[in-house]
Amino acid sequence: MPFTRAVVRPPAENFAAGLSSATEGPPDVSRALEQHARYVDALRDCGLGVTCLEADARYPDGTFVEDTAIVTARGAVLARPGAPSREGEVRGMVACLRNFYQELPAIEPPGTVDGGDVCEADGHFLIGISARTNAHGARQLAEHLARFEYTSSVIDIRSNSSLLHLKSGIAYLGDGLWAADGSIRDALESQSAIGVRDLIMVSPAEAYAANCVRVNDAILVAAGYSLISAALERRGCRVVQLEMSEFRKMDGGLSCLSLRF
Ligand code: CIR
Repeated sequence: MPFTRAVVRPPAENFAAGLSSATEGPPDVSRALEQHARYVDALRDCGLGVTCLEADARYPDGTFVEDTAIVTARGAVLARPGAPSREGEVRGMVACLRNFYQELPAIEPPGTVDGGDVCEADGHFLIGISARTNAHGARQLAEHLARFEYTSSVIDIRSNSSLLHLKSGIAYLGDGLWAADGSIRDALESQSAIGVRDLIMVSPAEAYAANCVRVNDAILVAAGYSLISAALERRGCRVVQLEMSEFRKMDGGLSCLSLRF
C-alpha cells in the first residue's frame, strides 16, 4: 500500500547533545538542518504530505521520530523508547498522531520499544530485541499488532553490538526484496514467516547504508555508498541518494528521520 503521509521533526540547536557511539565528532547543526530539508523534499517528491513538527531542544534526539511510534495502515502504537533521555519524546508525537489515528495504544512499563526495532514486511512485523527494545515491550507490541490483524515475530539482536536497532541492519524494500548487513543475514533468513525472494548483501564498508527506505516508487539511500545504490539500480529500482553525514554522527539512519504511513 502506498504511503501518503510522513511526520518529521528537524534537529534542535543542541542536536549534538544527543546519544551517540560514533567516533566521527559532533554534528554540524546547520548542515544537519540542510540535510533534513533535502530529506523532506525527497518525501514530498515521492508524493507524501509531510507534517513537520517544531524542533524541541528538550530532546536532542527528537529528530529521530521513527523511534516514538509504530505507524501502520490499520493503526498506530505509541512506543516507549529504551533510552531514558528519549522517553518524553513520545508525548510530543501524540497530538500529531491523533489527527490520523482514533486510538493510540501505548507500550507500558516495564516494556520498552524503539520504533527503529520494528520492520514491516507485507503485513508481518519483525520486532528486534535490542539494547532499547525489551521482551516485555515486544510482547505488548505483538498483541497490539495482532488486534490490527497483523502477524509478528521476534529477532534477538543483542549479541550484535554493531546494531543499535534492527533496522540499522536490515530494510524491507517490497516485492520480497531485502537489504541486509552480513551480521544479520542468518537471523533474517531463519524467519520462516517472511519471504526473502531477493537479498542485497550490504558490504561491511557500506553497513550504514543497509538502513534504506522504500517510499512508494523510490528507494531512499544514504549518499556515498555506491555499491548498494548500484545493486538497487540493477534491479530496476529508482534510487534517491540523500546526504546523511550529520545524522550518522549521532547513530541515526535514513529511516529514523520520519514516520511514514
Ligand atoms: C539514539 O541513540 O537514540 C539516537 N542518537 C539515534 C537513534 C536512531 N534511530 C533509529 O535508528 N531508529
